[in-house]
Amino acid sequence: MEAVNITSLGSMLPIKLFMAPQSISGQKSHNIRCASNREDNVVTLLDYGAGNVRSVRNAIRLLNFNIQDVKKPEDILEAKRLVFPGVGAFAAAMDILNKTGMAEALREYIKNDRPFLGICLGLQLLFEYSEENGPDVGLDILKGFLTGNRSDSVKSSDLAENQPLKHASTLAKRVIACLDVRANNKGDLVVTKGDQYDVREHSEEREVRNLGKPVELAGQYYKDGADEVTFLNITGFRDFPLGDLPMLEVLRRTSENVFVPLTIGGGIRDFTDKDGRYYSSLEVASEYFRSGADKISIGSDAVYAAEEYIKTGVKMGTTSLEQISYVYGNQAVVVSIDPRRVYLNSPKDVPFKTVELTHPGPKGEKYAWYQCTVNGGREGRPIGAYELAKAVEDLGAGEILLNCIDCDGQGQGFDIDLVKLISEAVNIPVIASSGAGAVEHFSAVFKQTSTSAALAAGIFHRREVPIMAVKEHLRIQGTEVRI
Ligand code: 1PR
Repeated sequence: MEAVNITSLGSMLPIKLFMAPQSISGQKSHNIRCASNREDNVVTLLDYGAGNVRSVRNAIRLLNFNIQDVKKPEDILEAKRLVFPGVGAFAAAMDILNKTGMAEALREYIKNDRPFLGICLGLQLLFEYSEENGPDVGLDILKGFLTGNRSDSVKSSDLAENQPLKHASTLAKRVIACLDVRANNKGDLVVTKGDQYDVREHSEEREVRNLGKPVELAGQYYKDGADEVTFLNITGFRDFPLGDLPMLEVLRRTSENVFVPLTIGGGIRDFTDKDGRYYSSLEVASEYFRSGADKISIGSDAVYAAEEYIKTGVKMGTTSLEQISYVYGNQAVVVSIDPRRVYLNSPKDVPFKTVELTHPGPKGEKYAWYQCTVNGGREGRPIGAYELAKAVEDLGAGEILLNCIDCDGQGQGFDIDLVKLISEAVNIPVIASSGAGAVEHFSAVFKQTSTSAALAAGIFHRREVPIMAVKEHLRIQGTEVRI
């Protein structure tokens, strides 16, 4: 059997694929093509309920095709051309396809040599099985199987040689623009920005700082060359995100013009509304994905899940983190950590992982641990950033967004001690966040740590440093970036 590395379109995740020499069951060769007859411009779209298909819809419409959604298996058989986009976990997707009868219809459709475009998971499901988390049986239309852990593979660009590159990466480093969003005193959704998480003006009225409109700013950052855009609904921990329809609308409108991965965080947890209706965190996440998110980010709820996991040593499978990563795949789940530095004279003073500080604390303390917080930094929890990062990796997180309350909005650079600690502790990608004030801060964090990405907010919102200036500087300094 021949091994081929493929990169899944959309998710940029290299997966190793083992194809039999006789690659298609039934010995017939199949054409994958797209017709564009203007008289007959309907594309049938198989949206099986998981993953972000909004970008695919936008692309199809841009090409002047109309979309017909598959509602029942017969719609697949009647399709003139079928697009099957998929982001998510192999096993969960097969589960849905089998239960709805779509699996059988798909086999029939493809075996009849009908025009078909499979994107990402929509292509991978055609094989016999996947070892991603399994083995899990696929549609068994193409002979071969997939292997490779998605989160490992993001960090290790060299899976072909089967070398686990634990703390190294030759992938281009990402520069991410972050928009903290909340309603201001008038009830309008605005992009805001705090100093150490305080987002209010220092005037008597204590207005929420307003740095612009979310959709416009996200569009601008995309044009300016951001590799990803992240929205954090910073009051999501106390509001119900599905009640926050403007936020979903922001996501829908942004995804029409922003063609880099969009992450959304804030308020992803189980919720019972005022009428007693219960919504699972999976439903909340699904709504975000349907509205255009490529990844969701979990803050407070991941802290509670990690605490419980560390206490019991048992993966319950019921936490938001586990459920969402099971259905959508761990590459779609980011955990956002909001740690605060706690200075110490000796590492023996706490049961948490400490660092020896590069710059001693205000009273000359030589050490610190990084205490995790919930509810937008309002409440400290009995867990360190190191312990949390390792626990959430185990529970299915695909990436860590590593903030630092002490550095947020200070413009003095990233907390290198913290970024080093976490990026060396886990195998999943880490995004360094908080404190960027100059291009040199980006090169410093990439040179001194193995972080995969660096995120900034204030310097971009205030137009102090353009995104391209950051990338140009990184390129000159020898850090690989996408320009
Ligand atoms: O707990 O699941 O509801 O998620 C809430 C999310 O909102 C978390 O990701 C949390 O980080 C975020 N959040 C909550 N309150 C605030 C706040 O600022 N008051 N923002 C907040 C976090 C940090 C970064 C910021 C960087 C870079 N903000 O988003 O963009 O620090 O800033 P800089 O470049 O200007 O220094 P849940």
